This record gives sequence, structure tokens and C-alpha cells, in this order.
Amino acid sequence: MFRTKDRDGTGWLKSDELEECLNMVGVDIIPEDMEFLQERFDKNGDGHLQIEELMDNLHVLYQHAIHRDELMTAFNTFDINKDGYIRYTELQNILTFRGFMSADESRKTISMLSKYDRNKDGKFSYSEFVEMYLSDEFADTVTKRHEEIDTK
Ligand SMILES: [Ca+2]
Ligand SMILES: [Ca+2]
Ligand SMILES: [Ca+2]
Repeated sequence: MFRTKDRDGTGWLKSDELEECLNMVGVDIIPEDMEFLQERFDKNGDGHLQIEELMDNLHVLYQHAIHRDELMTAFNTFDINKDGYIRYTELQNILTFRGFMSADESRKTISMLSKYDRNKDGKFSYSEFVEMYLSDEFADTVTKRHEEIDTK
């Protein structure tokens, strides 16, 4: 579907081509997020966004368009060392912060959430994070509990 937008046939999408693709599927991404997302989705690391890379992340783009502020805030909070990935140790630090969870509990939670680490490299990419963050498991174990503490 996006092939037609790669007008010069480079196999990857220039900014304006990408914008047209997003318009076509009705995803509204604010300009300052484009670079962040392009970097996150550049799986083969060539500095460009291939059509395949865009297709793989369409569901993430939809979620990002809807929950942008919440997702970006959470991702930046969780990514303690700012390397663009959430490592298990970072997740554990967040979960045990100020006694939110015991070490034992956080280990159990992480082992449950580790299924969202799709490529099993021990860290969550932004795409993996979005899926994890919006999952029922995460809502049940973390979000709800967080709200309970907040309202106390
Ligand atoms: Ca690429
Ligand atoms: Ca990190
Ligand atoms: Ca991963």
C-alpha cells in the first residue's frame, strides 16, 4: 500500500513521503516526534525508514498518536540511562522505586512482562515498550496499583 509513496524508488521513505503515508492511514504525528520515532523504528540501522520498518510499527504509531504524552513521559522515565531502550534492570528500578514493589514481586512482574521483549534481547525497544505498557498485564499489576497508591 505504501509502495506508491516511495516515488523515487529508493526503498525508504523521505520525510515528505513518510508524512503522506501517515496521512493516508490517518495517523497524526507531531513533527517533533518524527525523528524520535524514525530512529526507534530503524531496525536495520541504515539511518532510513524502510517501508517494511514502517509496516512493522504501524500499530505503535496508532497508539503513539492517541497516547503520545503518557507514552513519551513513561518511556523517558523508564529509560534511566537514556540509551533508547528499557533494560530489565531499569524496569526493576522503576518497579521497586520507593517500595512500590518488593524485589521479589518486581522479578515476577518482569518475568511476566518479558514476553513483550519480542526479540528476547533483554531490553524493550520503544515498539515493545508501547505494547507492554498498554497491555492488560501491565495495567493489572502496575497501573491500577499505582492509582490506588495515588488516591490514598
Ligand atoms: Ca532502516
Ligand atoms: Ca535504557
Ligand atoms: Ca527487545
